[in-house]
Amino acid sequence: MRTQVAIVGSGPSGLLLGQLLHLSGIDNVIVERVSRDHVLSRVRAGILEEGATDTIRATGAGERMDREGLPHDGFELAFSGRRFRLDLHALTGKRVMVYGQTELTLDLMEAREAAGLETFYAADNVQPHDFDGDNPYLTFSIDGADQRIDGDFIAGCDGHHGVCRKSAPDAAVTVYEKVYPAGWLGILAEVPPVSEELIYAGHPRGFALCSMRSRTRSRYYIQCAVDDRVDNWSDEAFWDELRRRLPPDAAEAVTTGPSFEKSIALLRSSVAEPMRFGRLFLAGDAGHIVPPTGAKGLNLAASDVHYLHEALAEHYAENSDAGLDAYSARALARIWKAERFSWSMTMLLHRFADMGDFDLRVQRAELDYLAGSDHAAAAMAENYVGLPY
Ligand code: RFL
Ligand code: PHB
Repeated sequence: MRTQVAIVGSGPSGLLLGQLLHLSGIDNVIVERVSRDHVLSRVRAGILEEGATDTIRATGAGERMDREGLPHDGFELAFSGRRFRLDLHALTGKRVMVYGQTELTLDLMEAREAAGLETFYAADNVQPHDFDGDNPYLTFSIDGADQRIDGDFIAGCDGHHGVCRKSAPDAAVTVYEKVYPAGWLGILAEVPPVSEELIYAGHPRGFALCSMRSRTRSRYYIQCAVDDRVDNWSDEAFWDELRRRLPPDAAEAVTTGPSFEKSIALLRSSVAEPMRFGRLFLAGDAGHIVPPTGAKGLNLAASDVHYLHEALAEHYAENSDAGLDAYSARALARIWKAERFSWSMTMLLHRFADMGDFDLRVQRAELDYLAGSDHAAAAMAENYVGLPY
């Protein structure tokens, strides 16, 4: 089989890219390691920047997001028994959108299916080849039958554990990494959110986050140990611990109920440079990951895809490789700012075992500074709503 762009991975990066390329008249095929149902069962991001919602609308798959998504004008920071609202809209003129990654993924899959574009799910042993030359190709197998797709380019949209980044020669890649000594235990429950807006809470027992997926579905997280296990946490224990970490008025307002999803995510920052190896381009988590504190992972996937689509469209329409040549540097300039922000919000709100009294005083001073300075609040808001593309 032959296509123009062979895309590895059908997460948000691969699906967004496939749709944008299709609308620019560029043929593409997606090859995904797991089944369609498995992709849709992963509960992940919930907050979209305006740049991401614009990119999603540009794919033509934004209709349900605009109907069901919840625009948020601000969020709260809670610490030392206080609650402080960051008015994103007043400080930046922008807002964010609460819309689950699972819903977005479904919308993009349905748009792809409606357009009749080819996706191979449950592909084994996916392997990119010859991307250093002019004729790259992918090999994989479906139900034991060998397959091959030849393309002009390969887009590595296969997440942090994917095969594309690992296929580049070791000497060609530099990985910058920071591992934080904690995880997030998250639950989904069919209960109304404790508050209209998100609450990020710093507490001596550890971080907690009150988020949501809709007006009737809540997503809550508590910081846990790296070696903690979901089985250690009954729903009751989770709710008790969440309430302990929230200011008393918020704790009292929490509606509890049975969880229908519970998982642990580890906190890690990682950036691979560069994001291009000949005719292989990385986008999204395949190139970089952030701890979830700043809600940037999915949003970075959207900005990478925006740049990569523009570059590929320029290649085909104008016979110019300027965009492709600039892609890695352009994407990384935005990625590093989001890495910095995600790191700083993580350090501001978590308690890590290696933090001494000095670190904790600095943390408290920074929270006081944010609550008391419009300039500090504006800088946080500008980063949270997303820096320009
Ligand atoms: P994905 O979503 O990991 O998709 C990659 C796809 O590639 C497939 N794959 C392969 N396919 C073929 N061959 C192989 N060898 C393959 N190896 C892997 C995988 O099966 C998968 O389908 O990466 P993508 O598309 O770059 O999207 C990135 C986002 O998913 C990620 O950044 C966000 O979920 C991060 N994230 C958040 N981001 C936000 O912007 N806002 C948030 O509020 C937010 N909250 C979160 C998050 C991530 C979390 N976890 C679990 C890490 C909250 C959590 C808890
Ligand atoms: C979520 O709703 O899953 C979520 C929201 C904000 C974050 C991280 C995750 O910073």
